[in-house]
Amino acid sequence: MSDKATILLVDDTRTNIELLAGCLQKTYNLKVAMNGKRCLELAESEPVPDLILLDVIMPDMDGYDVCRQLKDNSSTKDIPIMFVTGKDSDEDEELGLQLGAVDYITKPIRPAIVTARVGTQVILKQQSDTLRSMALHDQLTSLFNRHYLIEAANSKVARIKRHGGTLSLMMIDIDYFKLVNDKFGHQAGDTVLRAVASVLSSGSRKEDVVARFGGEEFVVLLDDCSILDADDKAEQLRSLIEQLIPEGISVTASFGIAELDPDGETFEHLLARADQAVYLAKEQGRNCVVQ
Ligand code: GH3
Ligand code: MG
Ligand code: MG
Ligand code: MG
Repeated sequence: MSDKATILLVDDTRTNIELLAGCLQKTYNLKVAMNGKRCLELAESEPVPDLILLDVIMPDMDGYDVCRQLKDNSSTKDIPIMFVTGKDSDEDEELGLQLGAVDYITKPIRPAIVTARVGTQVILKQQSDTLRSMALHDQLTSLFNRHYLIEAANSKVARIKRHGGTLSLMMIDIDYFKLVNDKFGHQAGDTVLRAVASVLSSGSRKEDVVARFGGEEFVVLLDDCSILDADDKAEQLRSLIEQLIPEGISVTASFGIAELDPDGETFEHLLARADQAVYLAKEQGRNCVVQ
């Protein structure tokens, strides 16, 4: 995969596209749309653009409407938009910026200025992606952190209450982890945490959320998964962790699982039930799954 930023060029006139591409194609990965509908499609498809250069006057849907739709869609609202347009009145520019565009450039374009302004916006986007990723991930394991888990869980619970569906939750607590630190040192403890995290994420589906919940506690949110399926999954993961033996250290974990009751149960309550199940798993001798 290239690490070049991706820019989506949107203009209904081929010569305009060619002019912009001439400025940008060496530095960036370019996608091209010649109407608003195509722009909306490409904004959501991989590679997702880091910046959209958007013409205003186009048949069917003008650039302002395209901008409104991009800002209304949660999966495209954070893509920066720069208008590149022949509409050069103060009112037009004001409207474009009010709709949430980060910049407004008028035609005829000056290639060096466009290139410089695009460069600035791409750097800002990359910095904001980095900050967002840091805010949502755990540094030690690279799993999602508790903050992201709660955000994601609340939106999944809200969706299930509206549209139906199932959601199960797995809470995992490493057994006698304090002893691992005491016996092998904190760094070895960290290695064990990373190894367990990697088993949990490679054993989960793309749509599941795998998070480090606290010190040696993890949570997996299982979308579209009944308690029976969660039980199978937990048993598989429990067995994989038991077989792991990172750096020669035997490690096991206790699992608590629970399925959301969509009639009024909150995420906090679901979490509390899984936590209680972990407590029972510890009482029952650890290295087991309890619901
Ligand atoms: P139990 O089987 O009852 O869960 O016992 P335990 O020893 O795992 O439970 P306890 O909660 O008492 O200990 C958790 C330990 O996890 C204590 C703490 O020092 C350690 N820990 C928490 N965060 C980290 C971390 O980031 N790195 C390392 N190495 N250890 C951590
Ligand atoms: Mg046009
Ligand atoms: Mg614990
Ligand atoms: Mg523990």
